[in-house]
Amino acid sequence: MQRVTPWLMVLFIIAVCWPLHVSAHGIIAGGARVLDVQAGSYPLRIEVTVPTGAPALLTAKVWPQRDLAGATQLSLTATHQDSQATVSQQIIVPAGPRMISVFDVTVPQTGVWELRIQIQDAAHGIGVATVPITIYPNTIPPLTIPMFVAVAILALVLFSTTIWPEARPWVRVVQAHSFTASLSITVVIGVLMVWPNLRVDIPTIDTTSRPYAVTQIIPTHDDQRNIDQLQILVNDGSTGLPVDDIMLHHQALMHLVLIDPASHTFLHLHPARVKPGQYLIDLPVIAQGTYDVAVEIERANSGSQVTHQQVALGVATAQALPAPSPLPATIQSGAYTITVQTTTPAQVGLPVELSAVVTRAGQPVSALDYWLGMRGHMLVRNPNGAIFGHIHAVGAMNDAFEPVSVAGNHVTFVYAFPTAETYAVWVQIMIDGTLITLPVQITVLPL
Ligand SMILES: [Cu+2]
Repeated sequence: MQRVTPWLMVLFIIAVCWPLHVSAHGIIAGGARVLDVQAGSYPLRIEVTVPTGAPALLTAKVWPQRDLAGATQLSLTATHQDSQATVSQQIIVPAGPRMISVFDVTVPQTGVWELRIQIQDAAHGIGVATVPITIYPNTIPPLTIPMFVAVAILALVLFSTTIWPEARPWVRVVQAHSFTASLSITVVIGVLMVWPNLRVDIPTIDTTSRPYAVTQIIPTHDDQRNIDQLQILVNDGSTGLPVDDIMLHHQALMHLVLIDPASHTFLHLHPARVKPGQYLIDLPVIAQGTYDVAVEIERANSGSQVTHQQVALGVATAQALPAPSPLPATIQSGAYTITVQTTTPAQVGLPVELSAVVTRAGQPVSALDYWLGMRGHMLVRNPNGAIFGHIHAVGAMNDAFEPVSVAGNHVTFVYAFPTAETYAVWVQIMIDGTLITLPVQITVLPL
């Protein structure tokens, strides 16, 4: 029994200390990220699963969010920033309903890679989106090596006392000290691993905010496809260099909202990153006018930022859209009928509840989809554009790649309008994979 007890102790300590750093490591490095982006005329949902260490398999799922116009070629090319090494794969998707294409490429080295995702069909030409990713090397957690050395010494001491019961006194002293030291180290490191809050947190990342980015919106025209576009340049407010530390937020790198002064036209788009600090988006045909273009981005270690620019856009022949409907509003969109109303009249500074209820052929729809991680988005704008808000539907977030639909036929928003005037409000919901935008107006009463 005397010989067995120390071994049981060693096994116990190893068992207690073994698994935790492994799971923690997996969460920090790698993992899947979902983003929505518009490449050419195709809204795409992309899921990139970034491995840790290399060579390793990098998986990307690409899912056009509208039906394909004819057979379509999808390609993914990954280029290493330093060595310019490339790996690529092409998939031909037959014409028909939207489907998910899965790319698997083996990346040979760690570091920063740029994924170039291209979609090309006969009718709409080429759309491109690039996404920068980082593959971190596999590293051993800093406490692992001292932990294993201490456990090895502990085992050695226990082994020597077991096989050498008649050892000389000085050997006993060495054994006793080694035992005490290695046991102490093992217990301390074990506790640190088991109880992460005890760790001394040495900041290794820059926790200061980055300077604001400066955006510049330039109308362009793709002559080959005869499509108006917006080019968005993002530069650092301090150095003037292109900004390329933009993080995913609300499932996109950049959200662009375009509204005309009378709040009749509303577009919510996700420009594609073309190269560092440069984004591009196709525009639909819109009436001629000066539009307020809002760009929402989030830099690493900083909060989100919204910039505005007035841009002259549109074609003279296009008809202006009608004014948003006053509440309560019943709006027909395809087969769906949506009723938008508030539970109480809106008053300055008081939270008001606004709901959108969806029926089809007189019956409540069974479920609504998540879009950009939420069941609904609401954008509000006052007449002069000084107040511009983006509100999420009440409920939990979910940024899964596959369409998540939640039972029920209504979404609810809560917002306190800050001024007594008539606001334009756009509610955006997704049903059966189709995005529906509901333009309404709310007159806010003084208190
Ligand atoms: Cu968006």
